[in-house]
Amino acid sequence: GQSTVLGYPRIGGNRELKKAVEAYWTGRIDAPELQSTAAGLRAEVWQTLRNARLDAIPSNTFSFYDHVLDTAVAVGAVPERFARLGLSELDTYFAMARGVDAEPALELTKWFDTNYHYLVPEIDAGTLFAAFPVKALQEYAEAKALGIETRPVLVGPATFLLLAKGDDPFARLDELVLVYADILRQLAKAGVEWVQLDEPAYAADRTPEQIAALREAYTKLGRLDQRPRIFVATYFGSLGDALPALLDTPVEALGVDLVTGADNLAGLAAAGPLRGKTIVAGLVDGHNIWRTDLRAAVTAGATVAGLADHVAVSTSCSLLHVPVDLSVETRLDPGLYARLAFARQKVDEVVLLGKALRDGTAHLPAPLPAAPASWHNASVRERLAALTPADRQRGNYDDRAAAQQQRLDLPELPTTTIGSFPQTTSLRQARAALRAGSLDAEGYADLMRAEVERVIRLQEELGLDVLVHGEPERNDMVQYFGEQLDGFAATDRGWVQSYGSRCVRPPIIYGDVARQAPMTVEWSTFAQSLTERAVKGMLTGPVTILAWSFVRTDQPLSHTADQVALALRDETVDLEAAGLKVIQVDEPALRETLPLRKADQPAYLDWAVGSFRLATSGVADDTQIHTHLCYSEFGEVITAIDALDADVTSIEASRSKMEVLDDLAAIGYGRGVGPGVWDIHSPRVPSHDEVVESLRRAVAAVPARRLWVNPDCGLKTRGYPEVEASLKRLVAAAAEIRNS
Ligand code: THG
Ligand code: ZN
Repeated sequence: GQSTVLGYPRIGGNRELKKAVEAYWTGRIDAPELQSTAAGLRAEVWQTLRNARLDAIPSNTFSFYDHVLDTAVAVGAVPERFARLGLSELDTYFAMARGVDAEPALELTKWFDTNYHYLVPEIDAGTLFAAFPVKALQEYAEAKALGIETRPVLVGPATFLLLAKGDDPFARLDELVLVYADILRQLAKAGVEWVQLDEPAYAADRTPEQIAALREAYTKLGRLDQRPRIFVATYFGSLGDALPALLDTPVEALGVDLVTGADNLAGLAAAGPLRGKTIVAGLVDGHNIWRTDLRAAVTAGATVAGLADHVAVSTSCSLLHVPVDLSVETRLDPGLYARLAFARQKVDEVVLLGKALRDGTAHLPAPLPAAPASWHNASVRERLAALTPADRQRGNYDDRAAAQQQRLDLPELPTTTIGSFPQTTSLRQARAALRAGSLDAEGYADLMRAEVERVIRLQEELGLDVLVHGEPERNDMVQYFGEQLDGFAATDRGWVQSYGSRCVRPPIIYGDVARQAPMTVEWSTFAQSLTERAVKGMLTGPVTILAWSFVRTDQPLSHTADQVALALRDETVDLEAAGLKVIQVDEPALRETLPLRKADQPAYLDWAVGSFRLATSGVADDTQIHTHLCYSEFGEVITAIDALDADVTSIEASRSKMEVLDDLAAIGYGRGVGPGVWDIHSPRVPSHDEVVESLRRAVAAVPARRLWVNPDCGLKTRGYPEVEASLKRLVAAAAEIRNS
């Protein structure tokens, strides 16, 4: 079999792209310097793939910000509101990605069920599609000049329109297919042999009409007389009816995910002999960091080889979602290191599998031994086995609400914030100094305590009712817990792009999860000792901890989630015993990991809600549990949010003008709610009247005794000037409504 990968990380082994792009934005380097750094990074990737002896190498997987935005540019879908700014091509591109004073950026949204975010194309009546494949052509030529033949990658026309927003963008597929035909012609003229068109949207539920349109689109593209050979790549799950539809078109190669889309193998078998087709078997997980079971993968590959004329081995999806190179991680436990593969190592696996399909399995490395016994924790397993439904059930809400009100004695419309306060330069410097060894742990803790005290005093002066400690000691809301729990490992350089220049370093959950000692109690108790007002204990929920980590695959996710939940449950009980009367358990990712197919969603929501309830049901009725979700479009998760049974839920609402409250009312949600009245994603300080107006709408939809007043989200990314000004407005507006 031939070997290939669907894509490779673009950020560089040391986040060189992030640094160059941010330097360009702040004016520290100019466009030619940025372009030359980018060209160097691209060359490095192509040479790495060639030196690994990969048979077919992708190009156009590089991006200055996002590959969906790149495709929008390639098909002429630059909205007029950016085109008319009169900026250079590069700056128009960054204006779409980040916005400029006069124009907000394109909307940013999650790429399927990953932690990558893409920019949503805006398609309207003014959009005139036209072929503009400059970037793909240039990258192809650049690689060719290095002696490397590559396969340009673009988002396919159907997925592109399904991801776009506007007035029924998908209705314009015929028109867009003509533009792709033009692009394919231009690529063929430049000498391109193969092109890869990505259609991951068909791993989600699609209507028969959408599947028929897909078939028609690739039938038309397949019939063009001047074009490269076409490889349609799909990933993130099973294709269902889209699989026979694509096989029925004249495209030469079809990629299927055989890691997440287990049914795809049966789908291929059911389709009968696949004459003249290459099936690109996605056998190496592109979305997780474990080594592949090479023997099982060869067996699956051989099954595909028995069905199709040609089989190629690939990754299940682009390697964009895993860190670049494991070999730089010198501090990982050797037993764990031996079980991991990052992008660079996954390329070797793909090459090995391609060889094994040709020459047999004799030269495959020995299978890994069983996981070390130290990764198992018998007492955690016993605790899990002994759980009963009562462990996920608190007392009746009305009793809880009465007990909490008696203990907290809060006014109507209590004011609070979501948890984090601005991460100032001096905080970041202190963390860097601690890591570098120039500041000791005691010195660091002193600085953090001073910051907590400052944040508490500020909140008292502003007149907030329920205070937070501000989380100065936390780097990331998942990494912080991962560093303290058994069963988690951290990497030094395991960065993954989240959006644009922003990266995350997900921890690895490799073993049974257990808490050795309290994780947050000292900080929360210290904060509470400074004030008479209630301070919220702040935790990250089990679903979000899993969503933003790389998770073990040797047991169901639900078991791992419950192990994390037990650790958090112990933490909530300790916080309560230490005198914290309010505890917030955030689940911003609850919706992120929702399965793409409706049929799989109820089972997910069931364990996700169950683990949250396990984490939060250990406290007494008079301890108030809050949760926070970073979005307002609840859709399919709205009943799950109700089922979390939190006493108070804070949500994003300012951009949707409080409409979300009607959705909650419609399902009979009857507990506390804090619709955000300040959009913290923008530095703009809302006017007094705007906040009052938002609150009036909220009071009309929710009884005042259940309504909380807070910003949309944490304040970590904001600066102190707008935080102080906005919180002052928020407190004043709450007072005005209370007194009216
Ligand atoms: N933590 C984690 N995953 C996340 C978020 C998070 N996924 C979804 C959402 N939030 C993504 N948002 C961001 C926002 C900011 C950053 C990354 C993802 C960010 N990263 C720093 C950077 O790239 O400079 C690095 C941070 C660090 O030093 O650890 O600012 O909140 N896990
Ligand atoms: Zn949020």
